[in-house]
Amino acid sequence: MPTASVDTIAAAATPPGRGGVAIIRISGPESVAIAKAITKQSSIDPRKAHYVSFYDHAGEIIDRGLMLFFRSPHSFTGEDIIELHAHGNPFLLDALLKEILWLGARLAIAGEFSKRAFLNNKIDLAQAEAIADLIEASSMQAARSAVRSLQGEFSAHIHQLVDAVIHLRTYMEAAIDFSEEEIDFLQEAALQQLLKEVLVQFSVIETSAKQGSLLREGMTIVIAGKPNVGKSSLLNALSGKDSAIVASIAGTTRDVLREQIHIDGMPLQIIDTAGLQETHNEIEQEGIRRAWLEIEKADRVLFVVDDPILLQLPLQTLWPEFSRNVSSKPAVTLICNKIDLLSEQARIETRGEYTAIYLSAKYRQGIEPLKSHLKEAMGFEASAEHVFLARRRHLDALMRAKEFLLKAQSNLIERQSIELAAEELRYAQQTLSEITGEFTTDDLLGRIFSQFCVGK
Ligand SMILES: Nc1nc2c(ncn2[C@@H]2O[C@H](COP(=O)(O)OP(=O)(O)OP(=O)(O)O)[C@@H](O)[C@H]2O)c(=O)[nH]1
Ligand SMILES: [Mg+2]
Repeated sequence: MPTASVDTIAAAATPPGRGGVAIIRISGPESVAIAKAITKQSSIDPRKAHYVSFYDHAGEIIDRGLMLFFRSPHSFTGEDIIELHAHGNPFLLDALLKEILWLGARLAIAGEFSKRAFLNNKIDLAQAEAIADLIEASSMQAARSAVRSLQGEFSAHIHQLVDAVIHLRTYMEAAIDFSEEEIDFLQEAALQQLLKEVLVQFSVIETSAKQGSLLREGMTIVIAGKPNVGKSSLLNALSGKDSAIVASIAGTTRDVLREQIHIDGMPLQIIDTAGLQETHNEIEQEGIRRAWLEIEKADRVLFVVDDPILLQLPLQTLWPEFSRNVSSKPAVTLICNKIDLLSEQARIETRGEYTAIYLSAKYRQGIEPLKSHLKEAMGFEASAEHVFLARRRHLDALMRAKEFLLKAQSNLIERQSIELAAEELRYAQQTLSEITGEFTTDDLLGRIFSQFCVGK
């Protein structure tokens, strides 16, 4: 575990711009000395609001405001922290920060306060990530589950899993030490049972984490199809806004258009693209090139047609370019638009491995079923309780840890080897510890904290 550095850092904790109040945070051993110099105070009481003037080193007043002191270790970072609450003006703030740097602090880099909090054991890694996720949350549901993670609910579940794995390991290692020859039958049955129970515990947590990850990451949906089938109309219907230009001229959309919507708190990025066709128009060609790039990156593609006959065809015939051009193979939902012209009913049908949805983008029929379908396709349950905001990183670690457990199980059952099983359990434990950060590398920490905002 790397040790915390001992220099003093400072940064604005509030977003740039004008506002009632702006806060500068200073953390490190020099915080108090710097604060005394700026405010000309001889002593500063911890946990009290001091109404003071902030001076520059020429003795001129920069601003008047509040100063708070949190003495180490009772602070967010675990170090001495000073907060200066000034008026929210970027020039004032700049002058104040300059003064603080002149007095010996250095500008904090992204996520550095949180990183220090983690290194000083004030929070674990999953909690540090939850702070960033709470700030970034794009819906109330996401914010709520981030708070749960921040309070340590997610970490507590991970610790429970780690404890269960440790318990199992202890049991196995005792069996290795005491059994002279092979494992006796009763012991083996007990071990298998324990292992099974841990695996069940795993799935429960995995389900919650998956929901949380959906709340955080959502998914990207690309609307694609031939010109004029109503792709832009569908974007507008889904977003409830007149974002895209709709016209009866084929080839209306050239740029890639993005709208963010939420379904029960899950963020979805909906992308409208240029109609796919052979064309000599240079601008349209570029639009189509960009459309294919978006399709390649999508989680799901809504392939729109406006003639139900086409849906009788297998996708390979209906849209041969898709299998040819797209290597990432996103999921596809077939959309039959303009049902109002066909006097068809809005409905959902299954066509082989695909779902086909009949709707009218223009008259907003069948849009709700489409949303439900998207939610379902993602395995999202809005009602799921105890969802904690999880990241892909967490899911990935959970999945890898589970793999080790499954290997342990097969070592135990098929190969009758407790030694090998115990070894796999050790890996499982290590992998789980990556989530809360007991087992990490500098590289991983760097990657995580650099994505935070400065001042957090
Ligand atoms: N009757 C009817 N017309 C629709 C419906 N959806 C779209 N249209 C019409 O179809 C035409 C094309 O709609 P757009 O949404 O611009 O189609 P697009 O697929 O984005 O077209 P490009 O951008 O050119 O590829 C417009 O005249 C729309 O009003 C629908 O559900 N019913
Ligand atoms: Mg369009």
